[in-house]
Order: sequence, then structure tokens, then C-alpha cells
Amino acid sequence: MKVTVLTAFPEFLDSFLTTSIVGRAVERGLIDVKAVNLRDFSEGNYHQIDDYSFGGKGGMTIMPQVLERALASVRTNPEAKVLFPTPTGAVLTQDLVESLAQEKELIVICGHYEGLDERFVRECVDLEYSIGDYVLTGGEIPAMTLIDALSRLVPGVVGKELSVTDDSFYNGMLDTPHYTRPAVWHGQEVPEVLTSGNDAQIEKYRKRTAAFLTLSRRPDLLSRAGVMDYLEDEVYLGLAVSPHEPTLACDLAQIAETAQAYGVARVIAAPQQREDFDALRDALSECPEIKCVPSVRRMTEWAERKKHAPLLVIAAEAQPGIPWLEAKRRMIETSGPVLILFGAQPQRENVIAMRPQQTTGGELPRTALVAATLDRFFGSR
Ligand code: 6GU
Repeated sequence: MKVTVLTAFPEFLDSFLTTSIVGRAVERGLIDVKAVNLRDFSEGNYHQIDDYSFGGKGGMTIMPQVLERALASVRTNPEAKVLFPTPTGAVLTQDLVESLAQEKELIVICGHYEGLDERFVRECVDLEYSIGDYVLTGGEIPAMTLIDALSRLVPGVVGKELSVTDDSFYNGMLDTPHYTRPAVWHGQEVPEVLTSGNDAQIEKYRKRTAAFLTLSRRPDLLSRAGVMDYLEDEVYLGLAVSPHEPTLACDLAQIAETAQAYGVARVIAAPQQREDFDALRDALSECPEIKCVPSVRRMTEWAERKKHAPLLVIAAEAQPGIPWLEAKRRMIETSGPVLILFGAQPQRENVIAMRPQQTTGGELPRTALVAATLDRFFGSR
């Protein structure tokens, strides 16, 4: 990947491009980053690159013809994406970084003072981005921010000991806290499990602390996070159905496949009417992956007995009910298995009534409703 930064202060990037992980990546040729001086494309004897803003209060704006010359000079690829860091841009997220990492060439044009002439922005800039809701004096730090985030996605830049899959925002979750020696500092001990040597328990602890940290600090991230790996226990999908529906076996086979794709541990079906149990078993004789029980009550009993832990039931088609995002939070908080139930709303403890998906043109078919629901909980981004 090639990144060119057009700036009036190229020396601003010197130590960034020669130090630490980014410096090593540049040195090894894993990324090609250059800072080019906008003043090399200035106007007249005074080497002017900016001028007073029309209608402004004395602020300066970089002139479009300077920018045009600079851009023409550094662009080697007509496909290169031109970026302008500005507080009025779209917020730079890990998603946006990942999408920019697909590009072969980026050109980042740093404004100072009041920015770039808007006509140039309109004509030549592909993306305006901001690094957060505060105002900086120029685009150099946002340019370095982007390059830093991009570089660590380039294979080989970050060693495998710093696995990208453990990072914040992977799966849409924050990272877990980290500890090192000494094991006791100022009377504070390192969480015991981390020194236990039990890899499975350590992984579980890290996932759970990441989930709780995200829940408390950045609940806004949860809507896009895939939470399956972050739960305390297994997830089951329950369906209360009528065996007289002609497409039942086919629907349920599809649902079982969908559930498996999202990591659901087991799909369980029960008849809406208890006397239909035999008919349901017959209908599902070709679907051994679906567990068949006589009633919703037996379904919840089975899940509880299997895990010996309190079961959280999410009744997915309840009216009235809480929004799905609230149910997702409760799912993370619970300390036992979860049953997501369609077609019934049992009267028992620990049942969350969840509103169905809002649609504008009528109801979703059951297979689609299940897929959409599972995706909101277990699909990431
Ligand atoms: Cl991209 N530029 C400037 N000047 N200030 C900012 C910013 C960018 N993002 C947040 N504040």
C-alpha cells in the first residue's frame, strides 16, 4: 500500500515514519509512506499556499490551484483515493480503516488554519474524515492516525503475538484489560485466572471481561457486535410449531442450518398443542439435528438440566416486548445458557419478552425472522 501525505509541515511526520512499528514497516517496504511538502507547489515569489478566506474573519484557506498542482504531481495511479482529514468529515472507525486498507494508493491532504478551498474538495476529494469530536490545528495528526491504523492491518507489520483478533473492535467489542509482572503491585493482585495456566479458562475470562467492559463503557458498540463468543454459556434456539404446516420440515431444516452457522448449540422444536407431539416427530424424522420435545416446558427443562445453571429465555415474538438491543444486553449479563424462543411465550421466571423485527410491508416468513434475529445477536457488523 502506498500513502502520500501532502502537508505544509512534512517534518511533522519524520519521527512517526522512522520509529517503532510504523517505522519498521516503512523500512521493510511493507508500506510505502511519503510526506510531500505543499510549499513545493506554491504560488509566486512568496511561496504562498494559502490566502484569506472570502467572507471570513482573517482565517486562511489553502488555494485550489496549489492543491491541484500538488495532487497532479504525486498521483501515480488514477484510482488513488484522495482523503481530506477535517473535523467536519465522517468519523474514522475501524470499519472505515478496514475498507481503506483495500486500496492500493491513498493521498491524504492536510489542511491547516481553515482548511482547503471547497471547490477543490468537491472536485478532487473522495473522502473527508474526522478522528473525533474535537478540533485540532491541522490534518497531520489525523493523517498519522489513519496510517498507523492502516499499517497494523498490513500482513507482517504486527507480529502474531499481537493477534489482531484480540484487539478492540474485533467482533465489535472492546479489548480486555492487560496485566504484567509483578503479580502484586501496590497491594493489587493480577486476576487469579490469568496466572492459572488454564488456557480455556483464560480465554473465557478475557472474553467475559471484554463483554462487560463494552457493556459498561461503550454500549453503543453492542448493536454491531457478534456476542456468541462472549457469552457465559451455550445458546439454544427453540421453536413452538404446528406439525400441520405443509412446509414445516423444510423450514426447520433451513433454520437448523442457519442456527449452526451462527454458533447456536442446539435447535429444539415443540408442538404448540401437546397432542401433536407424535405428528411433529414424524414430520421431523428426516431432521435428526433438531431435538424434538413434547412441550415448551420440556424444552426449558431440558436446557436447565443440561447446564445446571439458570436459563434465560428470550421470547422473540412477544408483543409488547423490549427492543432486541436490550435483550442483547441481558444476554451478555446472564450467567447461564440462553434459549431464544419463537412461537411461544412461557409464563415462568427469567423470560424476556422481545419485540419482533419492525418491517414495513408485512410479516417476515419464519425462516427469515429467525435469520434476521440471529444476525442481530451473533452476526458482527
Ligand atoms: Cl481530521 N482535522 C482537524 N483539524 N481536527 C480534527 C480532525 C481532523 N478530527 C478531529 N478533529
